[in-house]
This record gives sequence, C-alpha cells and structure tokens, in this order.
Amino acid sequence: MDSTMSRVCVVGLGYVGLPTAVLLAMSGRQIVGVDTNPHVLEALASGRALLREPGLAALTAQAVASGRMVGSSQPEPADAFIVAVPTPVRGLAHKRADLTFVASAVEAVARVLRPGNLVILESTSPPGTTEHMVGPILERGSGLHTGCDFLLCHCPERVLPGQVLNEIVNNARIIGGIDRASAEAAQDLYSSFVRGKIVLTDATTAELVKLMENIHRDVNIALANELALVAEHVGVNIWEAIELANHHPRVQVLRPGPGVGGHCIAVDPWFMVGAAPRFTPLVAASRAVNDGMPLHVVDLVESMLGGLAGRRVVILGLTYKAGVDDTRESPSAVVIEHLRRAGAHVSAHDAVVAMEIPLDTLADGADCLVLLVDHQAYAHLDPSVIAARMRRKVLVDARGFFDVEAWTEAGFEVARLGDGRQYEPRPQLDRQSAQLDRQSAQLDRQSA
Ligand code: SAJ
Repeated sequence: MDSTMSRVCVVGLGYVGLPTAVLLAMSGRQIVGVDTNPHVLEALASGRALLREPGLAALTAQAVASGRMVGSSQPEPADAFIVAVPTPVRGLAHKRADLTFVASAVEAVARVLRPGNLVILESTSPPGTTEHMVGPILERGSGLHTGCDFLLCHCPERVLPGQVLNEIVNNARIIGGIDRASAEAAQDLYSSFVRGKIVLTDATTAELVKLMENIHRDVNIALANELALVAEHVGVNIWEAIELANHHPRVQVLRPGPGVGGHCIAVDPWFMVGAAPRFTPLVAASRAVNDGMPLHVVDLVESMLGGLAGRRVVILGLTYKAGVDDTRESPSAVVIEHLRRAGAHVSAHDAVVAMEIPLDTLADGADCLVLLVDHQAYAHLDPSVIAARMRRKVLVDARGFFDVEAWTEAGFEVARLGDGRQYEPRPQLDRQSAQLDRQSAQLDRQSA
C-alpha cells in the first residue's frame, strides 16, 4: 500500500461511492464516507447499505466492523478525496448538466484541503469540468495551487448497476490527470483494489471518453429501436431479424425496448450536446428516438384494446432495467402516466421491487398485461393461470421476452414490440419523425 495515502475521504455514498469506499477500507486504508443524507449515515453506522447490489451488504458490514470505515456529514482532513456525487440534467426538450452537487462537494473538500493532497472526481461530467471548474473551486477555497500544491484527476466510474463490485474490481480504469504526477498518484490509490488495466491520460480526455462510452450505447439502442419501428412498418419480426443480422462477424445490434432509463445513459449524452450542439445531431436524434419509445408502447396497447378509456391494464416491471431495484428515470413511469391520462386504470407489479399485491390478484378482471421489464422471474409465469383471472386476454410484450406460442395457446392475443407480422403500421412513425424535425430545427436555431 502507498503509505502516503492511508486516509481517504469519499464524498457521496451512492452506488459508486459506497462500493469504492468499502473496497478501499478492505485494502487497509482508513476511510471517511461523506453523505448529506442522514439515512445513509445512520445505516452506515450500523454496518448497513441502503442500496441493493450483489455483495455490497456483506462488504459494508465487514468494512464498518473492521473499524476502518466511518461516516460523516462533512469532509474531514485526509490524504486523498474521491468525489462521487450525482450529475443530473435539468430542462425539458434540451437538457443541460446540473453540476451543483459537484460544486458543493468540491467546496466542502476545499475547506479541509492541505498541501500534497490528491483530489479525484469520479462523477460523470462535461468535458473540461475537472480542469476549469473543480480546480478553480479548490484553489479559491483553499488558497492552494492546482498541480503545485495539490494533485487533481478525473477517474470516471464505468460500473454496470447489478454488477458493480465485480466491475469496479475487474474493469479497465481510465485515469485523467491534470498532470502526470496527479495521474500516477491516483494510479497508486486505485491499484490497491482494481485488477483491470489502468490507463493514464489527461483529465479532459478522460471526461470525453466516459461520455463516448455511454453515447455509444445510447446511439446503438436508438438504432435497435428505430429498426423495430421499421420492422413493424414493413411487416417483419425484428427479433428474428436481429438474430440473423448478428450472425455477421462485425454486427452486434442491441435489443429494442420501451425506452432507455437509469441515471446514466439517458443523461450523459446531453453533456456532449451541451458542449458542442452544432456537432451532435446524431446524439440528439438518438435521445429523441429512445424518448419516443414509451409512447410507442402506449400506442401498441391502445391499438390492441381498441381504445384506452376504462380499460384495465397491468404493467409488469417498474425498474429501469431487468435485475435491479432502481426505478429512477424508468420508461415504465412514462408509459403508466400516458395510459392513465388516456383514461386507463393501471396497476403495476415488479418482480424485484417488493410489491404488496401479488400478480394473480392484479390480473383479476384485467384486459391487458404489458411487459416492460424482462425480470427473470417473469419467465416462470404460467399463462393459463393468469388467463383464467383476466376479463380480456391481451399481452403486449415490449422486450421480446415471452414465448408467444405458449401465451397464444392460453388464449392471449399477443403483440410484441417490433413484430410487424402481427399488426398494422403505427402512427408513431409519423409522430417520431415530427419529433426529429422539431429537434433539428431547434439545433439549427441554437447554432445560428
Ligand atoms: N437497454 C435497451 N436495450 C439494450 C440495452 C439496454 O433498451 O440492448 C436499456 C435498458 O433497459 C435500460 C437502459 O437501456 O433502460 C440502460 O441500461 P444499460 O444496462 O445499458 O446501462 P446502465 O445505465 O445500467 O449502465 C451504463 C453502463 N454503460 C455502458 O454499458 C456503456 C455502465 O457501464 C456505466 O458505468 C453506467 O451506465 C454509468 O454509470 O454511466
């Protein structure tokens, strides 16, 4: 262990900060975990994690029991500081990065900063944030100078919710230093628990790389979604078509779905659009395609039921993706809101988030089931048991998840997203292109 960094302060104990803090504690360092939420600190004091993530509860209990991890509502003097706070977006059509959490976390760090310290920003941020915002805030608050007196890096987190601990340890890590000495100091710190390759670069490159990764995924999901709409229009089953296309050695089409949720992929592309609006029409168009998907699902339900007013609809899946209990920015919320606005009676079930009412009871007298999240537990549903409870037997599958034959045999009329063999062209295609026209007109105005 690098003896110069025996005490580390981790600011923000969310799904990145907490696992990082406990891994650092288990590597033998003394950790102060900082959070503004008193519930997080209360839980930590008794060795508990409020987040559900495989392996995290046990490791948190161990780190706290070892006496090497304590909680605090304010940063305390340390050798190194890791800032892992949220960077959301604000605004409606065109969204902008909201860096207020970063700014206040860094201001708090500045108050206890001492010569020789290392500060690392892990939060996903627009290019230039570390150098042009974090550095100056630290300088103003401490009277010290970046590079001469303290070290500064951007080291973006890249972990997949549901596999956070495994990915923190095993993924390759990009460290962007404000100078070489900063990057090397951060490398020393991370190499105590990262087994993946550690690659050094400058801070702004590291910021851009992180955005590129999530944009790569967003654009590719948008492509899959757009192809699903085309498949419906031309009478093809997208699920079969994707499988066939993916036989090509250099093609990997992702999976269409009811939209992109979570607090990363639907958010980060806006940081790049904000930084370079003239040069990001593809990034902005992909956001519009993905944001249009929940409405498309609503259209599917409406056309299957011949209207929505008074219809009883049961949603399967509230989280933003399968296997996690996180409902933030979930497309399900948008689908439910639009169904309700159109007069449908909507109830919802989620196989991961604890629900009080069992699915059988929810299905009583329902007209339609809508699968929005492909939680593994739904693979074990018995279509004939559910069919017996329903008033009308309609299934809309927005993930290409269910065995259509089995559900059809049980008496269901089934519509799968992207399966044009089953239904007529949708008005959504026109709605989506109108949305894209509006978006590019807006970009034109901005860049004029
Ligand atoms: N989705 C699809 N089709 C697909 C894949 C995903 O519709 O083929 C949807 C999901 O249902 C979900 C959304 O996209 O609503 C995002 O899910 P995800 O699993 O793609 O990503 P996140 O948001 O859980 O985590 C991403 C990861 N980034 C990449 O894979 C490039 C993770 O590595 C990042 O660390 C994380 O964002 C982050 O914190 O930035």
